[in-house]
Parts: sequence; C-alpha cells; structure tokens
Amino acid sequence: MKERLHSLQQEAEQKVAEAKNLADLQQVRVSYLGKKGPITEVLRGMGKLSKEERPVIGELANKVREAIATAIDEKKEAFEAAELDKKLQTEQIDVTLPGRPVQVGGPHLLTNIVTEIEDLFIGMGFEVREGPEVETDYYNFEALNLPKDHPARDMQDSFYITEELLLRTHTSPVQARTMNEFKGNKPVKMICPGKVYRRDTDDATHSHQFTQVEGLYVDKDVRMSDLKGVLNQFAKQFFGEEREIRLRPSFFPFTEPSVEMDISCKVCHGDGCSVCKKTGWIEILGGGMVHPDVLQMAGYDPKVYSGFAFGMGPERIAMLKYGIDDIRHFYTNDIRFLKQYDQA
Ligand code: 2U9
Repeated sequence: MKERLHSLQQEAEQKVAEAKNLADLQQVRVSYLGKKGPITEVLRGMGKLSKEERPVIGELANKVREAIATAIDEKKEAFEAAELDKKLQTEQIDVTLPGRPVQVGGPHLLTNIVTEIEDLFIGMGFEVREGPEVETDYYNFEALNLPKDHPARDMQDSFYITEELLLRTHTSPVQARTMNEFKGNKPVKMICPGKVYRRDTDDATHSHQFTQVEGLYVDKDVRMSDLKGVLNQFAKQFFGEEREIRLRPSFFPFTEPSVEMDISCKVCHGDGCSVCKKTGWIEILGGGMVHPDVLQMAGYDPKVYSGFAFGMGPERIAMLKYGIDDIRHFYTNDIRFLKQYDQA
C-alpha cells in the first residue's frame, strides 16, 4: 500500500511537470484527487487494513494528497504568473507618448456679438434684462400697440401655442413687462437680448428663429437727440470711429416718430459699391420715440414721461461685420464655420 501511494505521488508529480496549460492541470487534479481517483480509493479501502496499519497508511495518504495538491497549485500559480507577464508585455503602455488633444469648445459667434453689444450699452448706463420666450398675446402684441386686427398678429406669421400664448416674435415684451413692474414712477434704462421666433421659410436672409437686442430708455425729458447720441456712440464703438450714421424716417407701431439707422459703408466710404448696393449706406437698426399709447398702457403718463426704443438683429450685425453671406450658417453648426470666430 505504501509503495502504491509513493508511486501515485511520483506519477502525479510527473504529470504536473508535463502539464502544458491550466486545462492539463485540471485533468491531473480530477484524475488523482477526484472522488473516483486512486487516493480516494485507497482511503475507502482503509477498513480492510489492520488496526496498526490504518493510521500509518491514513497519514501517508493524506500527505500524498497534500503533496499532489501543492504541486498542482504551484504549477497553476506559475502558469498564471506567466500569463500575466505575457499580458503586461503585450499591453504595455508607453507613458511618454503625447496625449490626444482635447477638443475645447468656445462661445458661439452670436454669443460673442451679443456680449459685445451688452458691454457697450452697460457702459452707457443700461441694465440687461431677460424675459420669457413663451409670451402672452397681451405682452407680445396688445401692450405694444399691435391691436387685434394688426397683420403682424396673423397666425401665419407667428408660432401660436394656444389662442393666448405664442413664441415671442420680438424681445419688446420684456420692455413692456419691465415698465409694468416699475409701476410708471421710475425711469427705465435697459436692453434685452434674446431669441425670437417667426413663421418664416428659412433662406439666406431669413430664419424662423433669430436673436434680437432691443433697448429702451424712459424718463422725464428723453428726446430724439438722446436716441441719436446713444446710437452714434454704439455705432462708432462697435464698427469703428470713422463710421458715420444717418437716421431715415420709418414706421413701427410701437414708436412715433420712427427711424431706421444706417452706417456709412466701410468698403467705399460712401461712394457706393456692391456691399452697400451703390448707396454708400448700410441699414443696421430701427428705433424711435416710444408711442404715447405704449407708455400709457404700461402705466407711464405720456405727459410726464417720454422715451426712446431701438432694436437690432445680431445676426445681421455679425453678417455685416464679418462678411457672412447666409444666416443659416449661425444655426447649422458646421464646426469649420464656427472655428473661424472662436476667440478661446
Ligand atoms: C417698447 C417700446 C418700443 C423696439 C423697436 C425696432 C424699432 C426695430 C427690428 C430691427 C431688426 C427688429 O431685429 S430686428 O428684426 N427692430 O426696428 N424695435 S423700435 O421698440 C420698442 C420696444 C418695446 C415697450
């Protein structure tokens, strides 16, 4: 029995030494240490042994089993270590390689234009205020002297949500709301930048969604000359000291009198070229004196208070400043277009 156990140990150790992989090792474990293996068989046959032999053989069988198990475990560890080594070799990371550049975003061209406009007006004492993009019919139209039968209120021109709610078609309701909030007894000096929506078919010069910056100054004794002074200052700071402005009569329902402002063409300096369509002037914004009915509706007594208002489209201003020929470039987000104006 002793010899049988010793030769089993030798045999098993030989098989372990010959094992080429983990599967071979498992095979050795099953055939020598498994329930149907020779060691178990020896232990089962212990009953047939004499009293004296039993503990001796039992101890030896346990030792042999442990020796085989240890041999298998050691070989298994060696296989695993070799496997890990191989992995570390093949998956080695070269920490000296330069990293992939991280794509850093920057503010959109329109954001930069609006910020620049805001800074100029803040410098002239205007406050920046914002309001809701979903507006009531009252603040979007009624309070701005656009009565129920006005053509601008046509369902075809605006995005109505319900009979009473729509996507604002201009930022003017923010001014109307501010005047209401100030209850007709303190001056308003504000600009409101923001998104506006109109039911238009998109093309090179039209977009169903665009941005506006509008301004309002209401106080005692505000005159047209104040409007001209503020807009002249803005035009020179934004477009360049050499630019001249001119005001032409116009019409808006919320201002009376109303004007449109042109700046002199920087390409031909007023001589006439293709940029200014041979006029020497380029239209950049509209404005006027706030209509007395608009003041009245917002709670300001038109006999005591007067005001000027103006509005401009940052897309148009950016197009003029950078020679951009299609308004859709602002909204299609072609990274090659946007990168040209990335100041980050
Ligand atoms: C109140 C009173 C008056 C805002 C004004 C304009 C003239 C104007 C357009 C220019 C191009 C909008 O971006 S655009 O499409 N705007 O010409 N906007 S006066 O007048 C107001 C606003 C609010 C309470």
